[in-house]
Amino acid sequence: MYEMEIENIAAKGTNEEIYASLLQLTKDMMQQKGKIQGKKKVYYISAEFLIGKLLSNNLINLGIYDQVAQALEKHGKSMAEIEEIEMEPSLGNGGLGRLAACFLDSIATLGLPGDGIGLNYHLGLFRQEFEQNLQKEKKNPWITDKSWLRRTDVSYPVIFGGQTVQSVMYEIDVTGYDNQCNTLKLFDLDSVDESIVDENGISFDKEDIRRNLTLFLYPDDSDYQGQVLRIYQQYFMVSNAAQLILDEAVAKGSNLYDLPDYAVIQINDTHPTMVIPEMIRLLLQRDIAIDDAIAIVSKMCAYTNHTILAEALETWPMYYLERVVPQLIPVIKMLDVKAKEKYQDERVAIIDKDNRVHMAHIDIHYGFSVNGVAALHTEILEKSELKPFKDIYPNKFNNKTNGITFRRWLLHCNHELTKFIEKNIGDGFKKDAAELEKLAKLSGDQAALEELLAIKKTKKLEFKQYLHNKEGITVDENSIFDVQVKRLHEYKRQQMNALYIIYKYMDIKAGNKPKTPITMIFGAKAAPAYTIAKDIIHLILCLSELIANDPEVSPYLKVVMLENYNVTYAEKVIPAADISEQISLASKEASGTGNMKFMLNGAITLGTEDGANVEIHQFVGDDNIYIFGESSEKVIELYDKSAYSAEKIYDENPDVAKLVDFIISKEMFAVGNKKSLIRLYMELVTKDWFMTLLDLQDYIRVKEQAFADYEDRKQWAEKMLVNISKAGFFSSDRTIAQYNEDIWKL
Ligand code: 26V
Repeated sequence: MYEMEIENIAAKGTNEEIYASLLQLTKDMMQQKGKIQGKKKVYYISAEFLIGKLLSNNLINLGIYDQVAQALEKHGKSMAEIEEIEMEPSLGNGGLGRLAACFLDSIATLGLPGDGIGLNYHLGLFRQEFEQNLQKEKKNPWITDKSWLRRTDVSYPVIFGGQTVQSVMYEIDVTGYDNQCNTLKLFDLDSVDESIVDENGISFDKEDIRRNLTLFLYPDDSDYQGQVLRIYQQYFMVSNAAQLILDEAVAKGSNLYDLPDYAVIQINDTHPTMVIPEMIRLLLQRDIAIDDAIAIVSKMCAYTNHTILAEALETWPMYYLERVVPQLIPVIKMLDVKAKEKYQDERVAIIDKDNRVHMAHIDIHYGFSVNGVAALHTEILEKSELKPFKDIYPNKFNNKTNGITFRRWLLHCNHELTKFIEKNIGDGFKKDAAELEKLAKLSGDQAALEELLAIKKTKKLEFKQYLHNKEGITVDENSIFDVQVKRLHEYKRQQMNALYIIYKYMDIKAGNKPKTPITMIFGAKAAPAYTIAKDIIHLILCLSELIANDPEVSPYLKVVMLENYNVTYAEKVIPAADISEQISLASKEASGTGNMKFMLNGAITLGTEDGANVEIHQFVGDDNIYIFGESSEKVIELYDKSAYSAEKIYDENPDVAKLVDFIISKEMFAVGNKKSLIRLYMELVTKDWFMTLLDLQDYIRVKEQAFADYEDRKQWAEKMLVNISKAGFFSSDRTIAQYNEDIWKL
């Protein structure tokens, strides 16, 4: 039907023109598909939607990707060069935002009515640049006139203490795979002004709400002004959401008392928590009695916890809220009083002794569902972090192990592997990921295993090209690609990987040359105010420079830190990886989703028994994963008893001390910043909150084993095959089917 049109587009002159026409065609086709209908809808409210570039994915989901790619090829063009024109939306930070994007894809693919609600950050998360081996933060403007955003005339007043602003709603269509569309709704303010941001950086006047409200995602909240701005953003998001949800339900015939038959709200971490008091406030305004309003809203709201890290569990001082959202204060106080009437336990209080408001506690008392994002994570919530709540609400708790959309993380980013799978087991896996299990029949099939290795080589070569074009860095496609890409955080322990590099550097210097050279690839942004995280980036960049300039070591070891790691980069590097680094301190990584993407693309996990690694381990078995380190029980016990001492490990293990000491060696000072390296060294030796030294030696031992095993290419290919064939469980289609079955009931 669209053949002629596609042919005409492919014949156009510039890549920009082709991109613009494909964008328009895709938008038209999505419009024609129409919206997924149903009485009840899920509203997935989230501060982040890390959606990535959309053109290829939409073409795949519309079923015309191959047709477009072939037409372009006929005219000497490639899809890859057209994709380059598209800007990546900068609406997310890490796993939580990418999960929201995968979920939107799966909700639409399963044909469920469900919209995302968030904010239209103009500059989003910062763009990362490296200067003198340090991270620098730059603006990241992504909105152009050729974007997926559609301005609507939906607009709501949002009342802040002291002023009222008028919102505007933008939409991005979300098409299901072979299905109709849902929408991502992003709220914004017309008065927001990008010109108030510093020329070369990301600083701006944090007090001018009308002009700064939707400029940045997570504006630096290391000071009072930054924290208050986050509350402004959160309230703006949920007040718009609540007004929209009420309008849509009423338009469909709701009498407000039956709202839960029309809408269910999934609260993605605590950032959207104020939707609960806001919705209650709006119902009170519509003359609904307080107890009825609370009962109605409680039946509509479900909360997902994404982390047990104390620093990320939001508690706001009451006076912040009094300043930003005075109209919510009576409601929040009422919710607190009612909770205290029932449970006189300080641990479950909404407002604590210090007059701080515990956002998660609002969600748990006044929502009907609380879920963790992997089996171990939910168990830890139930048994320790949220135990007092589990005791009073045993039935609210449930697990929903995360998943990823296979449309983006296989069909789009790895055509070669997709074709291989199709050829061997047909294309049923595209709709039912569990069918990947059928690949097991290829075990022992030499030709198929060799083909798998050849595909990996192709993806490594493609990545090599991409990296070279983008950053001028050359890697060896015949080396082992060992990859750690994720937000930079001490609990994820990029510093432990760096200490391995030091170990390997010294080992090579001592004459032990690896059979196959190793390329260590990192990608990570550090939060601008997170000093130690930036020190870790500095350490990695310094090691990279030191090793590159050492002719004794550089033929065998290379360290690459990708600049401005984002979804687009992930799509290139993950298919090229041999080893997937998932080395968080056990108990701290709620789930991880990168681990699933790597597995699906035939990389072997090197990881701790943490998050979804535990489930990956169960699926693939001991022989097809590299596990090391102390258990989550042990780690939790060490924290409980304050029994961990980095200093003791350092003092008692000269092998460990030697590696840590290298951070402040004269070799390192020659390439790096003394202050930063010493600070990181001191942190590791005297604090080490995330127990790097605890697992370091076991990590080195198991990583060496993995590299040794890599030499047996046939055996390695078997491991790859098992990983791919067992990845089906980690499809977000499965996750979403479970959310719907247990929570949303659409
Ligand atoms: C919290 C904060 C608080 C301070 C300001 C910046 C900031 C940014 C994000 C967050 C929320 C962190 C929660 C999070 O991203 N969790 C991740 O969620 C993934 C999806 O469930 C999961 O796979 C990761 O393990 C988990 O770390």
